[in-house]
Amino acid sequence: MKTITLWGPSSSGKTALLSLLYLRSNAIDSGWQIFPTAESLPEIIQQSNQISKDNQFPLGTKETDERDISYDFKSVATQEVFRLQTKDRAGVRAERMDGDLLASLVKADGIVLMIDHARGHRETEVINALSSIYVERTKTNKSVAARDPRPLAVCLSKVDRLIETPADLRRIEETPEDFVRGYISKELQRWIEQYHSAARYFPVSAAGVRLSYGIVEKSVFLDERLATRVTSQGTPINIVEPFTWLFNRLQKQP
Ligand SMILES: Nc1nc2c(ncn2[C@@H]2O[C@H](COP(=O)(O)OP(=O)(O)OP(=O)(O)O)[C@@H](O)[C@H]2O)c(=O)[nH]1
Ligand SMILES: [Mg+2]
Repeated sequence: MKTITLWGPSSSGKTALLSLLYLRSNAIDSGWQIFPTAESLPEIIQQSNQISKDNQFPLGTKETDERDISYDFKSVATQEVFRLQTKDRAGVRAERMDGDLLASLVKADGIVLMIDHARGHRETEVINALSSIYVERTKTNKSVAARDPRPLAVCLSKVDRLIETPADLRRIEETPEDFVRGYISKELQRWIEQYHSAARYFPVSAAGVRLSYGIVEKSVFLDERLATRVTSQGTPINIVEPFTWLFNRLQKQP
């Protein structure tokens, strides 16, 4: 089975996206059916209950509750099944990029990378991670002077924070790649262009926003204790598309 791996620095929004994928993906007509794997189901249900019942984002992944969350995507047209897997490492550990995680990224048929625009300083960490993947892959495959041909979906997470007007939302819909490029450094873009031959940029928001009578309504707010809360009113943005783009590409290859 072809597999893709999701990775992003600590707090980039991986767990929130994976929970919302369970809660909301059935409302999106993508040509794909999405199923949590049996092993991941208890964790996913617990995290999504926290969102749907308590309006709370799941907590940052701790070293004690690391689990590899995975989903199976089944193409309605061809019935082919692909797997999305994560090494949902606690942020602290992910920064060190342990061997298991690196091996999974090197072996995967495609990669989904999550970047939080508000944490720009973490781009160094992202470049270091991509560099480790490149080095390890070159060693394993003994390839030289070749870009990594595997599809790479670069997701700018939490874009609901960047949407103030209906025009912002339109920009995300009409020119998604330009939108993302506007928020990530030239250095990271150059790295991606130099070492990856099939990258695409996606603006993503697990929480989403709601457009009501021409006004953008936020679905993420701070409660009286200044904790971040999320309502179920927003329409998530591109929570399925990065994955289906990857799987569609992998489907075309023998
Ligand atoms: N506004 C907004 N905030 C979000 C969204 N997704 C996540 N967040 C915020 O970002 C925080 C971190 O998100 P997580 O999903 O826990 O991030 P993670 O990548 O799993 O982090 P680690 O488990 O520490 O690696 C959440 O607690 C929310 O406060 C989103 O779509 N919109
Ligand atoms: Mg997490």
